Amino acid sequence: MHISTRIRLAKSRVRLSSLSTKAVVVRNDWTKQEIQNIYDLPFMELVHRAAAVHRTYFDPSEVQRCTLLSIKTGGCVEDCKYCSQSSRHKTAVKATPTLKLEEVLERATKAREAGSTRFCMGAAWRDVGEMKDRKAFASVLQMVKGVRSLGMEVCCTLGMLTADQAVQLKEAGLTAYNHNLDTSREFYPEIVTTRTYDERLKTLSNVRAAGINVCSGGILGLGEKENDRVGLLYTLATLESHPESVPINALVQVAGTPLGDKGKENELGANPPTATEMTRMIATARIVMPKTIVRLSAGRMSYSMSEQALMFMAGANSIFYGEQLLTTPNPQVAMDNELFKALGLKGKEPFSPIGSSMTERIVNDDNSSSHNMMMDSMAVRIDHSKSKRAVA
Ligand code: SAM
Ligand code: DTB
Ligand code: SF4
Repeated sequence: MHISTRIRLAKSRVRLSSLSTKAVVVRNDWTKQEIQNIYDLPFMELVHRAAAVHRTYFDPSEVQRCTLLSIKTGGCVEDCKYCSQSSRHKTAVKATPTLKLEEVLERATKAREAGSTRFCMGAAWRDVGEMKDRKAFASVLQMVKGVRSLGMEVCCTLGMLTADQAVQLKEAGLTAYNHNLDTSREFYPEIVTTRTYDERLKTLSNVRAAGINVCSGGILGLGEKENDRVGLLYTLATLESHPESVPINALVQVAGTPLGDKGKENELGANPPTATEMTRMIATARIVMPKTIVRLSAGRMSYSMSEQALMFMAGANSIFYGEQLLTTPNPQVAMDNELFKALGLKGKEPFSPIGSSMTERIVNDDNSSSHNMMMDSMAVRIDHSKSKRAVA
């Protein structure tokens, strides 16, 4: 090795070792009480611990930019109380037909040019359907193939999937499937009555069995209690394999939905979460699912740059990029570019592995006893494994 390369590597080791860290074992045997204890830590302590865990598998300056596109908007038969697209609620959203392949590919190409490395297509469907939606599903498969051929990670959220549909999506090149549990099993029936928590879990297991990465998270601000937030994390963190992605959404109140009334009490006392509440949830997710990409999702319009910085510090490492989510607004691209610049953040390459960027380089580098004590006290077990896993 050339001497200058060796010097550079040695310098970077010193830098990395001061950031420090050892591999954190991924656990699936959390108890609800353990997660509650983490969630209840004093805020500064919680963020500090989450930031330390974050560095074991991720480069803390890397935040993935993803772009969302609603490929079929509105007219949904489900009754999710927060959603602008349910036909049960009178909102400003009009039902529109499925987008054409060309338009989708054009939007994905623009997203890639702007710096997004993941493209997520959403449809307001209860499920993909057996017979009636065959044509629509065939066109989604084409969209998946097309976006994948652009070199982007491709995610879809289309409602419930059968095992066979999941396999077809996998064969078309789907990277990940988004299907949120939204909240705890106990609170779920207050939010959705047209499907069950177990149906949601069944789709997640169909997705997993097909070899597609799982993206599943929730929403804060529905009127849930703190133990419902812990309950959601408990379900996700005790799945056989953790989801590769966990989106944390802040409720975006939509006029006409049962949770949309501003200024007066809506039926569940729903209220968008404060930045501190979002950060607490993100930090807890980061600690209990250390290798998962925690996606700071809907609701960023309500948070300042410094509030979002705190969320990245606590372990969030993805945002939706582009001025529209599915039907609601998202920060201007120029604002997000400024956010990245101010915080020295960089985007994530598509399909890049996690588990190597920090861990491999620093495991065994740091024998500091104060660091070990800190990690021991976190109720996370420590080992020196160098596991590597492709994410997306
Ligand atoms: N119909 C599909 C489904 O429900 O699985 C996919 C689309 S749905 C809009 C995707 C996710 O967006 C929901 O599961 C929910 O977590 C989130 N979401 C929808 N409306 C929201 C809102 N008003 N505020 C925050 N998150 C929202
Ligand atoms: C997720 O958890 N959040 C995104 C994505 N998965 C599909 C959707 C947010 C939707 C926010 C409300 C809207 O724009 O309609
Ligand atoms: Fe339909 Fe999904 Fe909205 Fe529920 S969240 S109403 S399933 S589009």
